Amino acid sequence: MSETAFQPRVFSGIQPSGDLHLGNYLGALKRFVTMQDQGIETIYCMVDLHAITVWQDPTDLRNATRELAAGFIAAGLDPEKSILFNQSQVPEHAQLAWIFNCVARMGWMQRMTQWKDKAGKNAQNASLGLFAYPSLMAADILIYHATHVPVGDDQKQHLELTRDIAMKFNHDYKVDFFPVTEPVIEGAATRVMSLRDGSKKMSKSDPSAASRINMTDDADTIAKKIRKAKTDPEALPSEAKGLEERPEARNLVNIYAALSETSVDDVLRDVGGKQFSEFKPMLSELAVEKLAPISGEMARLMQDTSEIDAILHRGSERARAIAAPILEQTYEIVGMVR
Ligand code: AQP
Repeated sequence: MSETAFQPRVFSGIQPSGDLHLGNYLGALKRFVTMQDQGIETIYCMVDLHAITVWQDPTDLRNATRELAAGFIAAGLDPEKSILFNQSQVPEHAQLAWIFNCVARMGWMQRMTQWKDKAGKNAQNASLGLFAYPSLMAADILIYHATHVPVGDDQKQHLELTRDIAMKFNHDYKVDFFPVTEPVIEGAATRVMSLRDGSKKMSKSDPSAASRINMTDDADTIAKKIRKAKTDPEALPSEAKGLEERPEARNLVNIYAALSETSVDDVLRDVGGKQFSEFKPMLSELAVEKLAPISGEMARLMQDTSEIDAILHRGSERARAIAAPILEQTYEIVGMVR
């Protein structure tokens, strides 16, 4: 991790807007665990306020929030070592987001690719929350003075905007109050692609269930989805360069490398020359070996959601102990009478 003047602190979050998938796991969750185990202060959040920027059925949202928390714990996040909570239990996120709404510029928000992709041609009908989403995300991070944010590649632009908001706030109020946060985008699978289309990222909101592997999929479902994954007729190359024009092949090799915690070059040294009919069963076996213990533990944890609720509540109290003084100082800087 690179140095800043602020004490190192990691923050990241995942939306409970659907099933946790392999992209979330490899791009984010697996790396949350690595950072926790490096002895840095780590704060991880189920960002339920972000989820409602598009319609969520309330019962499904509650269930998805608890299941996401179960996924965090099952993947190796320890609620004693890391602070785990859901965003809506820490009101300081939304309070700081309002201040950032007054710092960020309309033009900055309009340039966000995720806004353009999600609102599409129907922007007039999209929620105001969807448009303002990156400002809340900046508040999620900066309410803890977080210095490092592990995310997948798709969040890079939002992280740049977070930096812009911190710098503009510091400049406008002539302070050095918010850190200029570093994104941490690392590993072989920073952008896991859809299994059906190598040009689209694997995503919760893709209407095709076959496009993604969910963390709750059983072994047969995982094997079936990998068997049906789109590929090309060529054998696998022996070097990464040979994957350049082959997005689907590259995606499967990246997934294999990330799951086995090796490099793409090492994987290709072993599998170069093999056909997909041979490689896909190897990938299925590896995916099941790595994911089945997590999904089993998620199912066990979901049998007693009161324990999950208690963990989230305890986490939110610890989070508020950090966030509340930072919000108070922000109000002071901005000129609010306290
Ligand atoms: N395909 C992916 N590859 C690598 N990382 C990914 N992430 C998401 N998809 C991939 C990372 O997971 C974290 C949480 O993402 P999120 O749920 O908060 O938001 P998202 O990026 O919008 O996820 P989805 O699945 O694509 O949701 P929808 O379909 O609702 O938009 C982030 O660190 C993200 O980078």
